[in-house]
Amino acid sequence: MAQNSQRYDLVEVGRSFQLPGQYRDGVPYGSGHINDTFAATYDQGGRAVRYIHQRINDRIFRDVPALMENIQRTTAHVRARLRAEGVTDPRAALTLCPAADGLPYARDPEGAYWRTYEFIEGARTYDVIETERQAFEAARAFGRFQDLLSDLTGPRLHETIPDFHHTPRRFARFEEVLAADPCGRAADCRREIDLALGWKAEASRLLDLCAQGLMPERITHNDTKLNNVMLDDQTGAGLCVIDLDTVMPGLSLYDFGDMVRTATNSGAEDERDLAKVTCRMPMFEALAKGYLGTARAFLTEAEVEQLSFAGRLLTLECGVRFLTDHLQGDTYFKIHRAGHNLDRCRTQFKLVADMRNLEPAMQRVVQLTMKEQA
Ligand code: ADP
Ligand code: GN1
Ligand code: MG
Repeated sequence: MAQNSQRYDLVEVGRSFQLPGQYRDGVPYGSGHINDTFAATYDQGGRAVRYIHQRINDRIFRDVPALMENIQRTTAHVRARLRAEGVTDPRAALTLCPAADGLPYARDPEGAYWRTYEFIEGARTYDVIETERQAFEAARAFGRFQDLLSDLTGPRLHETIPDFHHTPRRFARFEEVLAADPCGRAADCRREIDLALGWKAEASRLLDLCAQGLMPERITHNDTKLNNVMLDDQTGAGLCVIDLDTVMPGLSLYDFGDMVRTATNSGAEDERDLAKVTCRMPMFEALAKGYLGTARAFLTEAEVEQLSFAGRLLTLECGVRFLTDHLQGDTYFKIHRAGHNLDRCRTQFKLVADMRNLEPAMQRVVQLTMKEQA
């Protein structure tokens, strides 16, 4: 399950892209749960230049050419909008390197799909957010990303994973796996199962508002965990939104909610000591300020109203997904130890419980921020 650069011939991968220079080395990179990511260094006339090679998980993304078309379209659009606004830093948007045949991906002899990005230097991602400024900058960047894509023309983007944030369907799948209990694990996670079932009634709230026409479909990122945005090492500013596999039609609150899920957590997503896992209100405040700063101009009243709920929903959904994966034998998220997905589920459910208590406080923060920014 774990990334293993030995498993892949990165020299050959590099050759299948139009990259100048000589391959020097490649190392597994980042802590994503889905793709296999490598940072590779090339010698370009004595200068060391890095690229990101990524093996795309095609068990999860079933139509990689369609996914890559989404990424091509959205990165080109973001780049054009930024250029029009006078942003010249090439690191402000992901840049795909074309394969030898000009396509945005290449296939290796086993048929696996690879893509290559220019490496964004002088910036980094954070698994656990350390300061309120980081939360603010990340939220600004994701809000701006939604804004930049709001005028994308042409056909609807492909749904790279259908029903990705359809929480009721995530629950339905959970109950299906629970009933089958294929690995006999249900008995050992009765507490988590009961918690999930007890919270099920909340799962459809945003979709119901959408069905009533109160919440519009937009182009959203859908995977806004805080290690999917790069912050500039020098200035600390949100520099570039990455991990664009799930950019597709969605609700704005999926993005805000997943930021709340990840940035307010005082511990790691897989922390075993739940005393270390609490929802940090100052981080919520920073997220609300950052996100509303770039998104309030286009948000509807109902969207603003549900900002205080979105985090809880996305945290619940993610916890249910981890629990489902634990019950089905860890087939979706990469795991690095036995029980890893159950540990992840437990942190999420601890946060959900905290967020339930904090909803009135979150609502006050949103209202105050709206007033301040009016
Ligand atoms: P996953 O879908 O597995 O999460 P990501 O696209 O998020 O994969 O990549 C994993 C990690 O690799 C990121 O969290 C980030 O730290 C790093 N990364 C990805 N793309 C770049 C890039 N273009 N430049 C620098 N680092 C990158
Ligand atoms: C996955 O790809 P990554 O690691 O950024 C997952 C998200 C989950 C997240 C939980 C395509 O994100 O939906 O919220 O793990 N991505 C996909 O950490 O399923
Ligand atoms: Mg990622």
